[in-house]
Amino acid sequence: MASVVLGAQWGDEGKGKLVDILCGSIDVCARCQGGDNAGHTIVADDKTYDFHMLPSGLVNPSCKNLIGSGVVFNVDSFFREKSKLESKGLDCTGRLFVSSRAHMVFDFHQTVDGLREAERSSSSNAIGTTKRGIGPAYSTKASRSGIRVHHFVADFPGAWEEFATAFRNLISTRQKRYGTFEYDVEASLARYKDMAEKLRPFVVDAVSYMNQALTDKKRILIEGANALMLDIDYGTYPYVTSSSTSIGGVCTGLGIPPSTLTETIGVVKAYTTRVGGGPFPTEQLNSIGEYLQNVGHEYGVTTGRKRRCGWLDLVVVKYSHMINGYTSMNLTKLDVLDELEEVKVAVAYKYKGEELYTVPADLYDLEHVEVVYETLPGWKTSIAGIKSYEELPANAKKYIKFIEKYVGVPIKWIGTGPSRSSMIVKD
Ligand code: 2SA
Ligand code: GDP
Ligand code: MG
Repeated sequence: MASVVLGAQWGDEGKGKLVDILCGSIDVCARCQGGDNAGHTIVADDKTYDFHMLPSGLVNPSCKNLIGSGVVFNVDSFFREKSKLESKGLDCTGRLFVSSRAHMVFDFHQTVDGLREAERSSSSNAIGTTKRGIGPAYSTKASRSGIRVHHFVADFPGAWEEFATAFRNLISTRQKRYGTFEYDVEASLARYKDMAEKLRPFVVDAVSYMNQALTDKKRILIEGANALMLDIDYGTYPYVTSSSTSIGGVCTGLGIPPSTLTETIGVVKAYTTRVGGGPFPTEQLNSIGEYLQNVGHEYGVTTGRKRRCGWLDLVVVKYSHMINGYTSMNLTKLDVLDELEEVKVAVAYKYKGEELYTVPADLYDLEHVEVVYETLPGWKTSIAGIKSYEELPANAKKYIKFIEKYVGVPIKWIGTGPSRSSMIVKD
C-alpha cells in the first residue's frame, strides 16, 4: 500500500519537508514525474539538503529510494547530487535506484529549453522554465524519438553504437529546428560513456521493483514534484511543466495500480507562490507580497529566482482536491503569517456577473476574474516552537478550520518553521 504527497498549488509548498518527516517510517520513497526542475528543501539535524533529481527519502538512512519511469532523468544531476549528499555524510549505497524506462534528459535538451524560451520571450510569452530541459525531454518522449535509461546503459554487442546513432539523430533534428547551436557531439558521447558505466548498477526494472515492494507489504511513499497548477492537463496551460503532476501521474509514472494508493496528502502553503509566468489571481504586487516574499524566504531552490507571492487561493486548492482527492492536508508555512494584522483568503472568483468556484480553462478568463476574498483576523504572535494544535492562538485555529471547512478535507499537519521538528501533528 502506498501514500502519496502532492503539491496543491503552484509548487514549493514544502513537500520535501513532509516527505522527509514521513520517511522516518517508510521503506521505499519513489519519485513518479518531473525531473531536476524540482527543488525540495529539507532541514534536518542542523543540515540543509536540496533535492532536485533524487528522492527526498534519502535523508532517512533506512529508506530506499526509486526514481520512477515517469521521471525525466538527468544523469549529470544524479551523480552531482549524490556526491553532495555523500559529502554531508549520507550514504546512498544500495538504496538508490532508477527505472530503466525513465527517459533521459541530456545537456542539449537544456540548450533547447533556453532556445525555446528565447523564442517565446520575443513574443512576450515566456513560460519562465527552469531551463533544465524538462519540456524538450518530455517532447522527445511524446514524439517517440526519446532515449531511455535502458538504451543508455545497454551492454549487448553494438549497444553503444546504437545509442550513439540515436543521440546524434536527436541533436541533428534539434539543430534543424533551432539552428546549428554549438555542440561537441563526440566529446559529449565520450563523457556520457563513462557515466553509463557508472550508472548501470543503479538501474532496475521499476515495475518489478514496485510490485515486489507492494507484495512484501513494504511501506511506500510517493513524492510528487511541482504541483497541480503546473500539471500539463489541469494546470494553467501553457504556463505549466510538461508532466502529469496530478494523482494520475503517480500510477503512470510508477506502473502501479490505483487500488494500491491508500492515502493522498495535499500540501498547501498558508499563502500562495508561483515561479515563472502565467496567471495568478491572488498575487499581491504590494507590501503584502513583499512581506510574504521576505518573511517566507521565497526564492527558487533550483534557479534562485524570486517567487511571486499572494494570498491563499482556496478556489485553487479546492480545484486541486477535485482532481487529486486528498484524504488529508499539510498546511505549511503558517508561521510566515504570524505578524499580519489580518489575513485574506480567496473564496470565489467573479466573472461576467457570475461567481465561479473553480479554475476556468481559458487563461483569458482567469486573468480577468475579480477575486472574492474573506478576511480573517491575524494572530499577531509567533507560533514558532508550538508543538500541539491546542496551544495555537485562537485566530490561527480559526484560519485552519476555515480552510478545512472550505476544502472539505482535514488538516493533519501544520508547519511552523523550516526544520523537521517544526511540524504540529493534529489528531
Ligand atoms: P519547467 O522547467 O519546464 O518544468 O518549467 C515550467 C513551469 O514550471 C515551473 N516550475 C516550478 N515552479 C516552482 N518550483 C519549481 N521548482 C524549483 C523550486 C524552481 C526554481 O523548488 O524552487 O528554483 O526556480 C518548479 N519547477 C518548474 C516553472 O517555474 C515554470 O513556470
Ligand atoms: P517543495 O518544492 O514543495 O518541497 O518546497 P521547497 O523546498 O521548494 O520550498 C519550501 C521552503 O519553505 C523550503 O525552504 C522549506 O525549508 C521551507 N518550509 C517548509 N515548511 C515550512 C514551514 O512550515 N515554515 C517555514 N517558515 N518554512 C517552511
Ligand atoms: Mg520546490
